[in-house]
Amino acid sequence: TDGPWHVPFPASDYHGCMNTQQPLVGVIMGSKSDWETMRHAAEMLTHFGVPHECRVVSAHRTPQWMCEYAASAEQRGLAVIIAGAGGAAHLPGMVASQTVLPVLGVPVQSRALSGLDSLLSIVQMPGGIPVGTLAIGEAGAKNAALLAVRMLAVNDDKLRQQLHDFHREQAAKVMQDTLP
Ligand code: RP5
Repeated sequence: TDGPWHVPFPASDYHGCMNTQQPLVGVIMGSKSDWETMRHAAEMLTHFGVPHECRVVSAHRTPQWMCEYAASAEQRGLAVIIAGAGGAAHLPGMVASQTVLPVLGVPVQSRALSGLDSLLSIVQMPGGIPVGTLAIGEAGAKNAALLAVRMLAVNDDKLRQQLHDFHREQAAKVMQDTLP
């Protein structure tokens, strides 16, 4: 099918994401201004070597593109979608309504209400259309990626081992911490 994802974007528009392999995770966000938060999800996926794509998909400014993206995601081979948005954060829920892939929602910290508006817009989905909602901001973006990795690791022993290594290394760092 034809769609905007076939457009060869300039390299800078990929935000440094892996694009040589078939993406398994779609990292989408309502605005370019969300990238400062959502790049933490992309960086975590890169750390685990998970092929992913990063795109701006706005529920309000590009609703038709959002529908195309969500409805074609499964057929294009994505396994998980991470959707970040701030303010009236309708993107994760609207995407989840048009795919059966797992959707992880990241509330971006908004300027006006510090992300509480984003969180409440994402978390209270009606029964039947799930969105796994993460914490506001950077921690939520990182954990969305880690949850996506855990989902993929269900059928991938190498990824599972990488998760064990990640936990071990993280614990070792904490154990080495010294207080001033
Ligand atoms: C939302 O509105 C976006 O997810 C973003 O967090 C927020 C503000 O967008 P900009 O006005 O910075 O483009 O749709």
